[in-house]
Amino acid sequence: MASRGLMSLVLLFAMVVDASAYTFDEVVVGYWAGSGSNKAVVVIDFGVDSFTFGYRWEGGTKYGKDLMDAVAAAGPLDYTKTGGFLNTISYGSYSDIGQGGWPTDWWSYFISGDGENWADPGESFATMVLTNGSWDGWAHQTTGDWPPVHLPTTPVASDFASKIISYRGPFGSRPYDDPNSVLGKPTTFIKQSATKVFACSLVYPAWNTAPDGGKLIVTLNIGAEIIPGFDHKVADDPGNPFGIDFIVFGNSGFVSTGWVEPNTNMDKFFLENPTSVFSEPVTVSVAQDPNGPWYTFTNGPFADGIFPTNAFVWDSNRGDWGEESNWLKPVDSNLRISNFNGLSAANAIKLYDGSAGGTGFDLKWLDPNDYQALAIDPDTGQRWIKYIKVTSDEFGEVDGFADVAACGDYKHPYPVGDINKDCRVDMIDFAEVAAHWLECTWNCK
Ligand SMILES: [Ca+2]
Ligand SMILES: [Ca+2]
Ligand SMILES: [Ca+2]
Ligand SMILES: [Ca+2]
Repeated sequence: MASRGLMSLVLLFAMVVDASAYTFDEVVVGYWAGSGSNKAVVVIDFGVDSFTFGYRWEGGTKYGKDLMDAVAAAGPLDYTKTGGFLNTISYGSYSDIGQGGWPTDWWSYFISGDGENWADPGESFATMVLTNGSWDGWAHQTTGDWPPVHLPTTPVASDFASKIISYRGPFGSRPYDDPNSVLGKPTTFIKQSATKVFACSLVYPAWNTAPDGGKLIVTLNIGAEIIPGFDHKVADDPGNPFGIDFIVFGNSGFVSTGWVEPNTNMDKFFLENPTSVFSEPVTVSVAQDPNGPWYTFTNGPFADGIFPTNAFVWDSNRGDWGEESNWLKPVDSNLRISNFNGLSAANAIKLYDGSAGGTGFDLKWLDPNDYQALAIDPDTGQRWIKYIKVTSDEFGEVDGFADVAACGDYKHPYPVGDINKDCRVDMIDFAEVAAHWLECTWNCK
């Protein structure tokens, strides 16, 4: 019989695993101010754009105002105040926002424990005490409503390229003409015609439009170039599967023996033997700064080639598409096209082992001098890039860019107590502690 205590523990657990709650690791932090073991962040929401800044401190009582003062002193965010009231905030292209005052141009103050659920603190930021892990928030208001209708929105880091830094045509004709097609998650469904919608698969690559008419991919005509950026550092993380650090998705496809229809059974549909991949090489370069220097994967790999995108796993029991593939997991880079000769599409998808495909890139595949030239992140000890440049001499397509996920990366930090660093605390960790119980190497007595 479940006791009341157990029930509340279960409820607490349910709250903790609420997917909408955030950790500081999931957030794009503009910059950190201060130093010490305690951390708090502030979310500044201008309405269209939202930014987060961090504050570290060691001892003593700190208030929301200390956080703002430290952040303002450490970087480009600035604010003005009168006593306990914040008047205006400036950052980047946002200048003196709040100058007009209530009711159409003012800021309201919020606090949160998880970056998602915000509350009115009932006091000024000058007297609101910070705690380790706490969130402050400021949301710009354009109405006089009370309580304020606009709550802060936390900018969560995207696993996909999130903005276009620059581009230069010529691109393909409509709908292959929009460089913004490379942002966010790659293609899942394709509208072939008014009555036919296909799952994007390794035998039915992205083309035409999404079911809602949205553009899916862009064609790089000769001379064209697109530079997208991630909102965080993409690391040469030793935990990445096969060492692959990022994935570029195009619209290549395996050559098969027939025509695909929306209801084709992938267990009964076969790749040619020998098979090949319809590809149009896209050259990939990387940089830490949007202005370069650029480092090119001169000898490949080239995107819009292996491995063709496969958006869903195949469920042979149901004879239908199953759950969505993992866009952040690369295909085994040891696989060759010949490994797919004559396979059923279902078995080809099995070789992907849950990956959504795409061309994987390991920063270690750069020229050794270029690899060495990439600065190391002092927080992680890892080399990284943030911007990617794509060009093609063969009218190649680009659909999207993904940061490979790994245990121990910025979004999946090791939990406290995870002795063997597999990102879960379980009996293996407990056994490790038990095996060394009461061992001591200093001041043991
Ligand atoms: Ca790597
Ligand atoms: Ca293509
Ligand atoms: Ca796309
Ligand atoms: Ca563990």
